[in-house]
Amino acid sequence: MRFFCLAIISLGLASTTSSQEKKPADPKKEPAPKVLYAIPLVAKPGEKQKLVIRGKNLATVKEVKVTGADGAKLKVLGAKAVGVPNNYPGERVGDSEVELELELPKDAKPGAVKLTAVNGGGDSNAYTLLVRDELPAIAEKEENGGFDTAQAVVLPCAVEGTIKSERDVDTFKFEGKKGTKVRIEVQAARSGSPVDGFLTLYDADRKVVDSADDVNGSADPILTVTLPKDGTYFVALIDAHDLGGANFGYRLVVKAE
Ligand SMILES: [Ca+2]
Ligand SMILES: [Ca+2]
Repeated sequence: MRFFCLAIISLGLASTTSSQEKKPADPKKEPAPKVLYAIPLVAKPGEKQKLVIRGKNLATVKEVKVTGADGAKLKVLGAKAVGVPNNYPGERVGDSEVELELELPKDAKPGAVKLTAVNGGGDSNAYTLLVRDELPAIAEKEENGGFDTAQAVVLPCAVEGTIKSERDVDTFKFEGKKGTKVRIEVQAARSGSPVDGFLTLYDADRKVVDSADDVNGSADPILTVTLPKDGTYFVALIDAHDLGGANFGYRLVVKAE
C-alpha cells in the first residue's frame, strides 16, 4: 500500500518535469515585424514599381507576402535599418525598411491589397496598401508653397504628393462654380503615413472659406463645402505639427459630390 502511494507521487513529478521541458522559452527569438506605411504611399495597378515599406523590425525581413490581388508579383530587393530624425515620432515614422519590386494586376481593387512582412519572429500585421482608383491621378509639383505658385488641378482628381520637409505647404487651385458641393479629402494617416494633415480652403480673395484637421477619429482631414461663388479656389495642405520628409506621403482627393 505504501509502495503504491509512492509510485503515484513519483509519476506525478515526472509528468510535471517533462511538460516544462516541452515549452522552453526562446530568448533569442526576434520580435515580429510591423509594417507602418509605403513609400510612395499610393500603388499603381498594372505597372511594375519600386516600393519601400517602412516600419519596425523590418531590417531582417527576407519575405513579403501580397494578398488580395490575383496574379500580383512581388520581389524583395533588400532590407535595412534607417535612422529616425530627432523630434520625429519613432512609433509613426519607423526605424527600418524593405525595398520591393511590385507588379499589381490592372484590376487590383483599392482596399483589398495587403502586404505582410516575415522575419524570424513571425508575420507582421497585414498592411492595406493604398491603390489608385478610377480618379485621374496627378503628381504634386513643387514649388507650390503659396497662392502665387499654386498648382492648378481640374476636378475630379487625386493628387499624389509629399510633405517634403518641415513647414512644407502644398497649395493647389481649381475653378469652381457657385453652389457646387465639393469634397476635399486627405488620405494619409489611415494608410499609416506620418502626415497629420491640416486642410484650408481659400477663395479668390485669399480669404478662408473653411478648414479641417482631424475627422472621424483619424488625423486625415475631410472638407465638404458648398462653394459660395464662381471663381478660383485654393486648397492648402500642411502637416499639423510642421513635420515633413521624403517619407511623408499623402493622397489628396478633390471632387464634386
Ligand atoms: Ca510638397
Ligand atoms: Ca490632421
